[in-house]
Amino acid sequence: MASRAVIARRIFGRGGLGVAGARAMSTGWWGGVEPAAKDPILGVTEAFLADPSPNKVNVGVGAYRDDDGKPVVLECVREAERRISGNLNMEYLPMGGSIRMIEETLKLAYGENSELIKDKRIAAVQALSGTGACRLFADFQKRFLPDSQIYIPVPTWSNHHNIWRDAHVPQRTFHYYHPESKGLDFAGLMDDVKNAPNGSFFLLHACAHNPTGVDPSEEQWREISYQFKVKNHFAFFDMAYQGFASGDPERDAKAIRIFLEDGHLIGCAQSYAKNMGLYGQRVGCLSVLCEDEMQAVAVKSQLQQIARPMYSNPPVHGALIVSIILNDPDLKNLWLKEVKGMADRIIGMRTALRENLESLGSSLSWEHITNQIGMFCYSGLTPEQVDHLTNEFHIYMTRNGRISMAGVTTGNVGYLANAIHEVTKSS
Ligand code: PGU
Repeated sequence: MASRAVIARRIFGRGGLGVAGARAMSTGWWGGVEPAAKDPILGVTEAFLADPSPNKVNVGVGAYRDDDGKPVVLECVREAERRISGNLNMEYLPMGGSIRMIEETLKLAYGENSELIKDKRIAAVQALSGTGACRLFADFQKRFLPDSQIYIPVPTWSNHHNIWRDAHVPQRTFHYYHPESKGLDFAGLMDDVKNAPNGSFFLLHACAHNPTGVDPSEEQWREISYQFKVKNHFAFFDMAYQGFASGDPERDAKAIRIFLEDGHLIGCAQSYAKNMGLYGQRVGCLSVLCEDEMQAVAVKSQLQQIARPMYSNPPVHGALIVSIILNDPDLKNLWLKEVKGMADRIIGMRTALRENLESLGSSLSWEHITNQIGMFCYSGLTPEQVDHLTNEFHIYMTRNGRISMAGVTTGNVGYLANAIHEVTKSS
């Protein structure tokens, strides 16, 4: 048998590996690599898939299912695909993505007749869904304001922390959720906004806050916006669930519109994962509202330059689906109807889950299930209770007690309620 040194010489020539190479070889190249921690959300899906139980229920990931528990391709998407079929040009999109898709996407956030769009004050690029939009912004923030920080709500979507961490932007937190009332900690939030240094960056969920399902009221948004103005803070809106809060994308843009009315220069991440069911197509948009067109041109060019060495340009297929739907009034109407249908089914399941728990005689209050909005119910279950649900009942959810209501169906709601009752009745 040839020795490791001989093999190394064969592969790397007479000089062998050199000192660094020899060290790497002695431990294997990746000997120092430890397995990464499981993702708190996507890891739940992995565990669910590995469970052979016929009774298993997945209310972990925020992905919509129909009442049979099946993933959904919207009718408007199927029609757009029919139109694409055979005609698809698979050439590269420009670095900034599909102009037609972006135009329509901006209208959803900034308003159909927005002066800001007409005045070309918005720097916008197609992004790899909502995650990619957040990451692009975080990298842009670091590059041009390297000393800035980001204030993130407690709690938030777990990946927000990873995104700003990997962009090397220091993170601070602000109060958001009140565990006793299971509602908004408005006083705590406003204090944190007031106490942050002037000109701080804040990450805000535009609607249907993940994981809590708790949004500020319109009046509270107005107060937040006012205080941001006083403090000259920057609001970055993550809008991953437009349409899922109220069933109407226009109404769900209210927080953003209030900030625009007040003259803020905002940033916004938009995603079509949930509201068009385009999860795996990775289609979204990052926009940064600028002072004028010249500034917007400069900002857009820099966003493109950040994208270029990472993925060069974004994928074409999902962008084409979105452009076809939003540029055709009939298909757009069909989409709006389908978004409402998804939101309504979730609302129905909130009522069903609460009623089931109450009819089992649970002495706990489950009012928050129907008070909260959007895809998730922040149930108040402890990590231990969640483990109990998973181990005994094969029910999978994130350990923070978040239930994806999108995975609850007429068929499993009784089973879910019964299991929740079993693990909470002694508490
Ligand atoms: N922002 C928020 C607030 C989200 O909840 C999600 C998705 C995203 C952005 C990113 O979505 P994109 O698919 O990149 O558009 N959260 C889901 C999906 C699973 C995950 O963690 O990515 C969730 O279950 O929380």
